[in-house]
Amino acid sequence: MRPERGQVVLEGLRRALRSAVERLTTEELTESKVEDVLEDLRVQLVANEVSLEAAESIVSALKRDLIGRRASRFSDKRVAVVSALREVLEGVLLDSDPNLLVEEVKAHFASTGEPFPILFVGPNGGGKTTTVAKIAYFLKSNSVQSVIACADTFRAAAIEQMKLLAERVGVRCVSHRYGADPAAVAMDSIVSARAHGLPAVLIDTAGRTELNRNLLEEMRKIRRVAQPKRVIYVVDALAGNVAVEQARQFDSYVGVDYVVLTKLDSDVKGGTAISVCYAIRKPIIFVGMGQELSDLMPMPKSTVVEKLLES
Ligand SMILES: Nc1nc2c(ncn2[C@@H]2O[C@H](COP(=O)(O)OP(=O)(O)O)[C@@H](O)[C@H]2O)c(=O)[nH]1
Ligand SMILES: [Mg+2]
Repeated sequence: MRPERGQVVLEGLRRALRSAVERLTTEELTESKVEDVLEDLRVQLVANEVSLEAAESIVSALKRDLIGRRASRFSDKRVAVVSALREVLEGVLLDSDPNLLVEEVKAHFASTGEPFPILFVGPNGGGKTTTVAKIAYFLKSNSVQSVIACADTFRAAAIEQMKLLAERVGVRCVSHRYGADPAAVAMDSIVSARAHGLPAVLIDTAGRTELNRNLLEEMRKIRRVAQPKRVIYVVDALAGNVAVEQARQFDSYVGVDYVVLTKLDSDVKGGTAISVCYAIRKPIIFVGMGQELSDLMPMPKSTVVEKLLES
């Protein structure tokens, strides 16, 4: 992570939490003061794009924990407060390791000789096409070659965009004409991967500005036909609460295994990560930190928690 970007990432959330820790540590705490601080924290979390339900869950878990710890007379208040907060954040966030995905693809290919299809879904402009290319690049640098399926046959220029990116990564790319059946493109890419003995198939799909049933049905059909081993939901960190409802819909219609949170480099708030994890209980496997192929970072839970709690 580039240092100047590291400063911005999750900054809004970090400030909100730091301010709560300061107050809980330095003020003489009566029950009603604790309530006040936690209510302010709830408001601050929501202002930084944490969904109301996730904010409420965090605040009430923290309250339970703080009350419990106060009773056990911790001598160092700061340690007690920070460790309560750490526990709560660790309960909301989920861990995932991109290297496990690499291992999974390799193991599947080695044992079956079949390619491992990964389906990318998400709203329009969320960063799917860019993320497909970044993940092809990531896999390639881990000795896993992919075929990309241009299964966004809906949006003008989507095929050209995907082809250019695939060329930059140096991977094969299968496309049909605009308006063609996306499921057929996905199948053709799997056939191509099989023919060339390539282990991964990355399926780029269309989004819509407004989520509608047609799109979700289209994704379902691709899923039925291509039988992806993993489905990755790609969402823009700046989408905030809108992302939560969409994540739920994609998860219930198509099923989601992992989340990629894009444009974290330009998100000063940071709450979307928490909201999406909380809503669908699926881990963020990567975050997008820019437009270059290498601007894709893992996001281990421990790093996020440390970042949020650093003072
Ligand atoms: N700053 C930044 N821009 C991104 C990131 N990921 C994607 N983008 C940009 O967001 C825009 C939409 O991305 P695209 O992949 O076309 O989205 P799609 O409609 O979901 O396929 C493009 O201009 C991308 O370059 C990211 O992590 N950071
Ligand atoms: Mg696209």
